[in-house]
Amino acid sequence: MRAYLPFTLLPALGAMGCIAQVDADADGDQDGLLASDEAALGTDPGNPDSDGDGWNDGDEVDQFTDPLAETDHPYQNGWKIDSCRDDVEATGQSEGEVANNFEMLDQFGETVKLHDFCDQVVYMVFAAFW
Ligand SMILES: [Ca+2]
Ligand SMILES: [Ca+2]
Ligand SMILES: [Ca+2]
Ligand SMILES: [Ca+2]
Repeated sequence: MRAYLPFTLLPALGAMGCIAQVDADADGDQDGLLASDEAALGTDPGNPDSDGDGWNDGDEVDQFTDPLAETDHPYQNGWKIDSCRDDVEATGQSEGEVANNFEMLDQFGETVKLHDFCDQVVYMVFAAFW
């Protein structure tokens, strides 16, 4: 013997949340990247911080750092990293040339890299004490 639900009951079940659609391209780990984005990047769709550096995958992509490299992440103190950071090539140390991508400590003690600010004017003050 078969039992049939009255057709008027089906919409009611949906309204109660008994019928749910699953979005295969959802942002399941809530890191700001859809599953398709994570597949393209190679990040883990079940882990918001694929490389374990303390920054979630979406924030790293938004700030042009590598979500798969633990040593590459946004600056703690909010320095804006430019998208051209990986395209800059040093040409020399003379006036008009592009300097090497040297690193320095900022006033907060964090190491910053010159080429991360490739689309900004950078004013540097050097000093040496003996
Ligand atoms: Ca995600
Ligand atoms: Ca992720
Ligand atoms: Ca990360
Ligand atoms: Ca990273």
